[in-house]
Amino acid sequence: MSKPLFSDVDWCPVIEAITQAENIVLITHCNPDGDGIGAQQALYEVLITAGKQVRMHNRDGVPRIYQFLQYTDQVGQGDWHEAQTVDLIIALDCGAFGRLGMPESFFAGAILANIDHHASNKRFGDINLVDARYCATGAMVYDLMLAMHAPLSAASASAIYAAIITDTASFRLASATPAVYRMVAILVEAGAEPWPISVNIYESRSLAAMQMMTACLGTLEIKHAGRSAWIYVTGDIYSQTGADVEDTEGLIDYARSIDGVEVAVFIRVDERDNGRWKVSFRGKTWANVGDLAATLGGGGHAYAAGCILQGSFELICAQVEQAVSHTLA
Ligand SMILES: [Mn+2]
Repeated sequence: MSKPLFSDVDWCPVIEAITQAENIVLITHCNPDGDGIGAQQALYEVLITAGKQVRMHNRDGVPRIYQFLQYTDQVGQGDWHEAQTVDLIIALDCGAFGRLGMPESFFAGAILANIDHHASNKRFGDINLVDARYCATGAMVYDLMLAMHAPLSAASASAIYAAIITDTASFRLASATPAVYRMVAILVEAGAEPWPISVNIYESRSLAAMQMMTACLGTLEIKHAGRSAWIYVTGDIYSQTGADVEDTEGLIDYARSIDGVEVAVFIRVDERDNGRWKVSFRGKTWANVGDLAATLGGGGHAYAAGCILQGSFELICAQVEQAVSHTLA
């Protein structure tokens, strides 16, 4: 390992909290992505190597495509029933407390550290290390490891690599800076294998997922004179294809990929609550979808963001369409 991505970040509060803690829990957001999982796995190895008692717990566990990463079999999921002393909980890649999906009792008595790169982060922790310059929370963990003088194993390098390819859309976003490429070179030297990792994440779709994709792309609508593209997942798509929410990952990118589209919108029903809708946005060049999502009570990055809306399908679509019109105006 060599240089940090950003040398002006003060990691001391986090390192201090880690040093003083005996029992640590690592958690990421609901419906975790490659960045949340990758950051969690890499930091887990650092902490167990340092002799800490570490647990990992995500409300929604680990999506199948990330289960190739070492230690993911250690991640607990669902509600937390165990009464045990936790000194420190580290939330990774999570912009808002509610996105952790856990009851208040889960956090009782523990210090909460919030390590994240979402500009919209609500700074909900006792310690907040929020820095939107980072392309991924996994890259923040890399800099934390350097600050802690932690060794970089093939397992942690692979986890950080997975975090970075997923959050930079395979190095296609502007966040993939020269410094990121240099860091990634070090990850590959340390044993992260680009193609096997890509095969696990991008080349292992189930047949149900492909059927979901077909059905979902069939809903495509173009609005705003070709500048916005919309796709939807309604309750019957889940029941017809047998696919689940993990299988919707990346579908919005197809909507954005249409020539002339500036904003892509993906609206999917909450499979547990049919009056609840998860809305995702992607921007292509100038549109700031982070600001767009914020006007609807959500958040995220300038190029990728989302919100959760409640109500009838017709009502929330009208609400979103108005917000997108405003962004594109
Ligand atoms: Mn992220």
